[in-house]
Amino acid sequence: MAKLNILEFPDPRLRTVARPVAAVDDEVRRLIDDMLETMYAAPGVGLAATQVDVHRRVLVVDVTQDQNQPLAFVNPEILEREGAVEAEEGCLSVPGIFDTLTSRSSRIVVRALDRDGKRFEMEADGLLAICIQHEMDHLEGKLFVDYLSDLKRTRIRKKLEKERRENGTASGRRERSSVPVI
Ligand code: GNR
Ligand code: NI
Repeated sequence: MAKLNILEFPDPRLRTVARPVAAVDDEVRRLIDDMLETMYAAPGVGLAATQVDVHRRVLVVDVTQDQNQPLAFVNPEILEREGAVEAEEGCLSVPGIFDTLTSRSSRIVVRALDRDGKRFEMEADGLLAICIQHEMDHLEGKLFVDYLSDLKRTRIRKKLEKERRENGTASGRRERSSVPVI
């Protein structure tokens, strides 16, 4: 396994729309394993392939307290959505920034392929539902800051650019405690 580099806002590669996976083969399984290692190390509760500069429709999540129930979704589709929740979100690609979104569905039904290429459906609510919606946005080149005002987004971009200038690097030298985990 390998820990991968996470792209950070406003990197234009985060705007790439990911392409469907044609076949869940060993290369895709390796990507899933590397993404899980990267997500757990961050630490984060989800990661989309887009964030590690692989533009394929793959995402991983684990919202459990013990971080021991990895889920992988290949070519995910939302079949049903209902309700609306307000939730505070963060993103490993927008490190140290948290804001409340009002646009997420409270309950979704997702269909995807698992790491064996087998189709499955899952109903999700709570943080899992929010996280899946957040990761699926990444696959469309969309970030949670896109739901905020232009003014807020500009301020966030300037703050991250300043931090990177002063750190000489991105989130690599950041304290673990400033990374979003609920
Ligand atoms: O680790 C993460 N926490 C989080 C918290 C609230 C809503 C969404 C997330 S996902 C984020 C990891 C990440 O950036 N995934 O793309
Ligand atoms: Ni994210």
